[in-house]
Amino acid sequence: MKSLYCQHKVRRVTSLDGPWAFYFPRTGTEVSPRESLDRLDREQLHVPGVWEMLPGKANYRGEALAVKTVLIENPGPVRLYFSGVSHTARVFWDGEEVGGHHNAYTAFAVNLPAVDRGRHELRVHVSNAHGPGISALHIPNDYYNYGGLSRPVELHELAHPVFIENVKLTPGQQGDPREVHVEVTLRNTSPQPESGALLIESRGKRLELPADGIAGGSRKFATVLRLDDADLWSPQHPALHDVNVQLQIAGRTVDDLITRTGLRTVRVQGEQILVNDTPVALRGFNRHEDHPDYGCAIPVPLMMKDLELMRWMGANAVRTSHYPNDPRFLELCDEQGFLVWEENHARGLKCDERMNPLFPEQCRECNREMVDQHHNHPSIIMWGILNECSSNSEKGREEYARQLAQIRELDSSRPLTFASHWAEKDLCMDLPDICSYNIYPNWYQKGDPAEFFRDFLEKIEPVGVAGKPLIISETGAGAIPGLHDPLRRAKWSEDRQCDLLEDLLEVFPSHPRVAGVFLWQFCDVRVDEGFMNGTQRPRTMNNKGIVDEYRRPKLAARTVRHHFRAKD
Ligand code: ADA
Repeated sequence: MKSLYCQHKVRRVTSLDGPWAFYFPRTGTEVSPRESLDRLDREQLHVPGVWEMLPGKANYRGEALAVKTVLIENPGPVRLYFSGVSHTARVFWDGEEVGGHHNAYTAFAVNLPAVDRGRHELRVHVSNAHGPGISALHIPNDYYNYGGLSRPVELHELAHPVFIENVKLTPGQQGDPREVHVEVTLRNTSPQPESGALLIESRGKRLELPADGIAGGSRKFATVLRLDDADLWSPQHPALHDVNVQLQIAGRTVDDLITRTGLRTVRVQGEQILVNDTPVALRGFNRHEDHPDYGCAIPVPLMMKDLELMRWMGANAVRTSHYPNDPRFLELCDEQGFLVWEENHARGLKCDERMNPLFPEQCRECNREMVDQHHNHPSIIMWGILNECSSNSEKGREEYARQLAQIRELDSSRPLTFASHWAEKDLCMDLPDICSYNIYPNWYQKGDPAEFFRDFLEKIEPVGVAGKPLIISETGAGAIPGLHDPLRRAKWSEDRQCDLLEDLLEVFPSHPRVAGVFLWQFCDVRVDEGFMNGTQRPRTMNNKGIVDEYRRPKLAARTVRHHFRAKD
């Protein structure tokens, strides 16, 4: 995984980021993966990056070939790591298809058991097309589905066919945050069974764990690491600790993975959310990964700026609407003590009889990858699923129940939630640990926010909400940056947005029944032209940002700062 800090001192990792050749069809939008490159149009694109940044491809929805020559110095097993390809990938190594993936927002790896020394062609067939047979999760939506290698790519040259595939660290499984459950997944890319040992080290404490019978495929090994004198993680004091896992085979250290943990537990108690047994009041933003200069391939300095701006406005929380985020952003949240609601990739999809047949499986895969890949981030305090999907139908309920059970099975250390817009018609509110609603009084719904919310609470408490934490997962209003109305009345003016936000913020963060509020949304984002047929989306943007798409604060930013900081 591409990280902001060193994860390997033994394994040889080379970044494949930088300029790549992208080849596009001369006519139409389809390209065969094995097409001869001289019959295609060549462009150069920086990876991570998306082709919408090329002037001629600003609206291109279709397929392309991303090609790079890779130099291998040490013959042997190789792992190619793609942190994110937007949105569907087929991977070819020297012309042979070796892997693939759906979904822009989770990583995937391709393992090549034996690679010769020398130059090799890595070719990725990338598609951002919409259509029933491709991706059930990427549809014309209220954000943009870009095309490209949108997150970093790495080459891992492995010293042995057995390597460390994953390390999951769970503090506080039995309640004590200083007790960390360590689960190491080893993968053997050869059919030859192997035995070895795992060395686990953190803060000068060392454990050794025998790792026998690693046959072809993967095998998990688990132990418990006690970090007795270590600082706990909290929003005010986000202490992090490295855990270094090394794999020894025949007395030789063949692989390693250094990952981090923050010692904290999360649980709900009645209407409260507790981090290390202390109640937290979430004041946050919904944030899309989007910027006019980078699309969804947000560079690290911009991630840092986003967090700076959020903190300036007094936020302590962020919801990764509506998909798993770049892990480097999550690392920054870990370091800065932000509290994160991370959610799977599904916005406004039908998960009842009208659903795309690919939907259940692609969701399941996204859930598994999200939890496996982001499990160690202490900042993530809850997992979310299926934003505004069919939680109002019996069929939809089956899907919600299935997905919540799947995630609980993968990780029982965090509460679960989902954001609903069905109010009292929701049939699933008994299922999550935390109940969350998207509501837009004075924007989509009529009424003064205080009155609206009073009625709303009366309606929702009996449908499974009473006695559980309640989050306002979205609320907000739109403004076109720079549009002003001295009378503060005109819809889409910054002045009106500011007043509407003032009314909302008077009610929500301080309401005793509300455990958290996430404003919709941090910044303005590009939307698909097909979404809402362009109506309600001037500039083909979702304009409810508190900062605009270039992160220039709108008038409402000061209002948010005033209310969010008043809670400190
Ligand atoms: C929804 C949805 C968001 C966004 C928002 C809006 O509730 O979850 O993705 O579309 O509404 O701006 O209308």
